[in-house]
Amino acid sequence: MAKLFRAAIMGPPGSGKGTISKRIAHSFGLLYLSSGHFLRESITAKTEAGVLVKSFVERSMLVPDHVMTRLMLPRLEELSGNSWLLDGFPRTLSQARALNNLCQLDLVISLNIPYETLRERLSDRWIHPGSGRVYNMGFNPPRVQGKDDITGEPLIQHDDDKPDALMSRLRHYKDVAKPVIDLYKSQGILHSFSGTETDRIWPYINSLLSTKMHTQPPDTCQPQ
Ligand code: G5P
Repeated sequence: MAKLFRAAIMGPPGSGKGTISKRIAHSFGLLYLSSGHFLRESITAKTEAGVLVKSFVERSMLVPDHVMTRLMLPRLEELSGNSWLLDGFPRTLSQARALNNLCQLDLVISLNIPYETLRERLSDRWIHPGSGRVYNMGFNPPRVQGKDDITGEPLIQHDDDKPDALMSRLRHYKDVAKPVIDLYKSQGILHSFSGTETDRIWPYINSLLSTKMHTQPPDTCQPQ
């Protein structure tokens, strides 16, 4: 049986986590779980969790750790026989420790993108709310302006991509990410990438994953 591979991608809002995650999932056959997409899905479906997290997500505030881990860890337990990539989780030290108790990650990618680049990207970002598909009017525009490529439904912009909300998301990201980055650095699994263009960063990530996915130690992810 093929060895399982578990990875996470970290980075500030707009750093390209979602874009790169989709490329990784497509190229390496990993299941892709985005915490932001999962939260937005729950909000749209008006589930109990969705009602609880709505006000945090709308204000670009981190959802409390105990809520996040209660949402994400059972999903990961269900996927204990799969290789996966996490986008946006863990985001805090408490979440990282909770995840560590469930399984040991093989690799963590951290994206360092300058603020001005983030601001430009997010002001141009449009989303298909039903699926979470992301477009950028310069980088990957939809085939028909304002419409989702697959369903033809209207695209929307997130409130939390507006400049004030974005500044507060970035400040908050730096504060909470540092101890998580330090933890994964100390475990020897952190790989950081800097740059202003996803297409230039991608070949390095692609090559790293090609190497790591063929040389990783036996599976260490166990349901509790
Ligand atoms: P999310 O959904 O995790 P963020 O804020 O971390 O949201 P976001 O904004 O989705 O992350 P991203 O995934 O890093 O950004 O980036 P992306 O969507 O791929 O790319 C951004 C834009 O740039 C897109 O339009 C893309 O096409 C474009 N782009 C990419 N590369 C390039 C390039 O090279 N050039 C150009 N020109 N454009 C490019 O979380 C949302 C909320 O959920 C909660 C929080 O409230 C959070 O605010 N949440 C959590 N709360 C607590 N704990 C957690 N673990 C949580 N996870 C989510």
